Amino acid sequence: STARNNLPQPRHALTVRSQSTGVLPCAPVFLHLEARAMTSPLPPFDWDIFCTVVDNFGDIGVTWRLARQLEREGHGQVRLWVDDLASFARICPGLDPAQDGQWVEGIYIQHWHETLPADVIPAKVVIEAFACELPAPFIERMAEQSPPPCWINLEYLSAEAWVEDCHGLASPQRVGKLSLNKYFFFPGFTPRTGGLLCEQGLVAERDRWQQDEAGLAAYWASLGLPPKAQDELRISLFTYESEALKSLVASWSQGATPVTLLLPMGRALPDVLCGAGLESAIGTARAGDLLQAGQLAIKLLPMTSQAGYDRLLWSCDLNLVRGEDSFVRAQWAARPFLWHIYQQEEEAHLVKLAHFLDHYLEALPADDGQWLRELNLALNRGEDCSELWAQWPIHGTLWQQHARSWSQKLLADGDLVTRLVKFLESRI
Ligand code: TRH
Repeated sequence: STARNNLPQPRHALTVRSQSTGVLPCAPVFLHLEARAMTSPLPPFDWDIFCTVVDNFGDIGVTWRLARQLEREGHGQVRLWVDDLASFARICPGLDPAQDGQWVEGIYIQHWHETLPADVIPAKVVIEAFACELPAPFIERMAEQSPPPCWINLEYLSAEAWVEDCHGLASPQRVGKLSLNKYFFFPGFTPRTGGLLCEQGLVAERDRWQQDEAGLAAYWASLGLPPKAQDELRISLFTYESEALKSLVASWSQGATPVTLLLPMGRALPDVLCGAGLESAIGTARAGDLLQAGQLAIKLLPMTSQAGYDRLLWSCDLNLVRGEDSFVRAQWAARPFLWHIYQQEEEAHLVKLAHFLDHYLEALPADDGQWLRELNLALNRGEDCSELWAQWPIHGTLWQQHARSWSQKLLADGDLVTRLVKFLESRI
């Protein structure tokens, strides 16, 4: 049987049949929502996902994406516990940070604070994201269930080789007189890891988007921009602060090629404006502004939903991304990208970057691979990137082709949800 058949199915979806034609395609959706709004006791959940927002948007970005994919792809009811709803609302415009519990896009979002809601019953699968510690009373209730839930620690993404050895390992946890297994689930780039989050149908949607000239023109118009000119580069930038940005941005403004930079408001803004010689605009810059510096136009954007951010990545010729989730989404965009990795103590992040580049550059000719490695390193070390950027015309076309084949190769062994569901099959 398939993994999907073995996992719990949504128990509250209502099925309505029309007398003449059989199943009504839309009715169940509406009734589903109404039923939720009217019934106050919560449904039994199939998945509990716990997330603490450490800083930035990566932890909530990954867990929100995982929750929606599980629900949409028919794996059951999901409850997402989040400690910081205000940060969450920045990437989820439908969320009301003042509510303790609410349904958004089919997911029950529970504000996670000191006191657990009374009578809470753990779901069949409990995921603690990135080793955020589950509340002790919740773990006790997990141990009271028969059978107890399957407990997963979803780890951070890394391309390091040790991940393959640790993926799927069980760690026995003592709860009173009982013992519960906690399993380590590691996302990754190889078949012996948990894979990467990628929704079914995403690649086809991206392809349609990228081939639709009129749609792209309408998209740019919605941002207040003309269609992309033949010789122009459109670049998105969502990184941390870096001295390297100043040199890159200066190269773009002084180069021969017109560049439009799409810049969601955030931490990189001051460095970008300094690089463009627009320091005086730092205090007043607002989303929607269009600033000009030589050959470079900078369009400032508000943060959008994750779907909106995907569309931006799909539309650009080059994306500068960061952290974990935007880094993965840039790979699904099948366009060249540079990765500004989340900084760690003792430069551990540079080791992780090198391991990723070993995989990513493996299939490229040595010259192109070396150039790309140096450019990624320069960005992450805060070094001057202008000489490296000057070689874009030599390597850009091959990089574009590589980005496409890389995204296909990554999905060959299945996405993270498919692998997670399969992993759980024998453990539920
Ligand atoms: O925000 P980040 O820097 O998150 C980081 C990393 O995940 C890091 O590994 C972790 O340790 C640290 O947080 C605590 O970068 P990341 O991972 O790319 O997450 C950004 C999220 O924001 C991602 O889900 C995409 C989303 N996003 C939007 O939804 N709309 C937007 O407009 C933009 C720019 C981003």
